[in-house]
Amino acid sequence: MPSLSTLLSFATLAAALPARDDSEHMFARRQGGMSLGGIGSLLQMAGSGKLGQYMGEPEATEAFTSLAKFFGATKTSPGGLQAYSIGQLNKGYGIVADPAGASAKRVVLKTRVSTPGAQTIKVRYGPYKVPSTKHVNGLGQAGMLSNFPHSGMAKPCEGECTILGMSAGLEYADGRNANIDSGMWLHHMVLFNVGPGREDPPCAQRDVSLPHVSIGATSRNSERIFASGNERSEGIIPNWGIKDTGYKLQPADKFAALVELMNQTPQDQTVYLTMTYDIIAGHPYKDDVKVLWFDVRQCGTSEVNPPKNQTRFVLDYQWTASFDGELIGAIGHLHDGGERTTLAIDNKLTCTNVAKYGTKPEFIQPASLNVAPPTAGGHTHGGDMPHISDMNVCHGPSLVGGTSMRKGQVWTLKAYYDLDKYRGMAHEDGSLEEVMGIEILFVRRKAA
Ligand SMILES: [Cu+2]
Repeated sequence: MPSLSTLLSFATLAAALPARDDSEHMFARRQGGMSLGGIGSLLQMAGSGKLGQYMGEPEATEAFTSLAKFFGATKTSPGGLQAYSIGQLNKGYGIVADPAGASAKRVVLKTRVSTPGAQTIKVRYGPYKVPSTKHVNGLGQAGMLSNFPHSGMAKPCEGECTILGMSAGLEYADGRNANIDSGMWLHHMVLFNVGPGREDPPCAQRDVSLPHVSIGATSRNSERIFASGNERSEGIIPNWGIKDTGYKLQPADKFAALVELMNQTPQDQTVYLTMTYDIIAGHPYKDDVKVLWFDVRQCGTSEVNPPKNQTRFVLDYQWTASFDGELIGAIGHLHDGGERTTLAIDNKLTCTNVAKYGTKPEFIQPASLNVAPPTAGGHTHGGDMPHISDMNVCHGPSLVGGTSMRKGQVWTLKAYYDLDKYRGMAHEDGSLEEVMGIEILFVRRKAA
């Protein structure tokens, strides 16, 4: 029964974080002083063991945001959610010591770009211990390291450099690739840059933005600069034909990430997240790059429960541009069942990212790994199952409707799902898993 332990972990959080010595009084005071905004429904869902599915409900973002506020988050302070995530939700899992004989933490690879002087460096993060399918966490998820907040991550350079490209991966200690064929998923990772002048435009006006407070920062002192699902799309600016801009890193910047890893085997697994960076020393270009995050559950859980009794549906998100720039690349992210993401500027279509399934053997889940976990929250499937393995990145000529971003324009993301065409993932009780609709935009900002 996860319900009691879940309630207990929330209670422990309540007792531990806001006021160690006087939590009851604090609870009463906060109840009087602000709306609980759905914390009651959170506890109710926890009690019924359905908290995981609740993450995808429309009101979940508000409820979790209220929880974050209850634990001290404000416009300028992250509060205690990160401590909860490490100390309770993912207790016993997450970052562990390097096993003996592990590969090097930082490796220079063959350069992926033709830019003179550029280097391609692979950095390993972790390792992270990921629970087996037998372990169910406080959200009701089996075999999941759940949005583990990793602060103080190594950067590709410590001084001034410019990032030209990024991509993510997952590896076992000996350097072997970890993917669906062996039961390990880079479910997702979100990379944040925290530092002076950093800000995440679509979330900057919110009181509290969940992803940002989850890593111990706010949307006003950090920005999401990259993300990857298991499809592991690459964002490499020079390979888009753009040779005179990049993301300028400053010495005061700090990296952090949300790391969600899924294990479909009955044993705990220890794996490394990898980031491969293409960098060039210093700041040789005038124009900077801003990374913009579009999300159908923006500043919230990012998760959406598929509408009931509907096999085809569209999720969307709109943002009114708050600055001028030029779109140079767009990476889409969907979950299984997803067909494509599109991006439109003032209703004019400019980018289509199409999902492809199982184009490589490592993205096909063998039926032998479809062992139903003993408790709810796992993933059950019949037969070999192909998962999303590719999504084309829009850049250059594939940005068909233009690239010019002007303050006041309405930019629209749509995520198209077709569950008749592609099988979605399901919880053990047969209900469909949460899905996502995300697009990360690389935008050039002209130097003044
Ligand atoms: Cu996702």
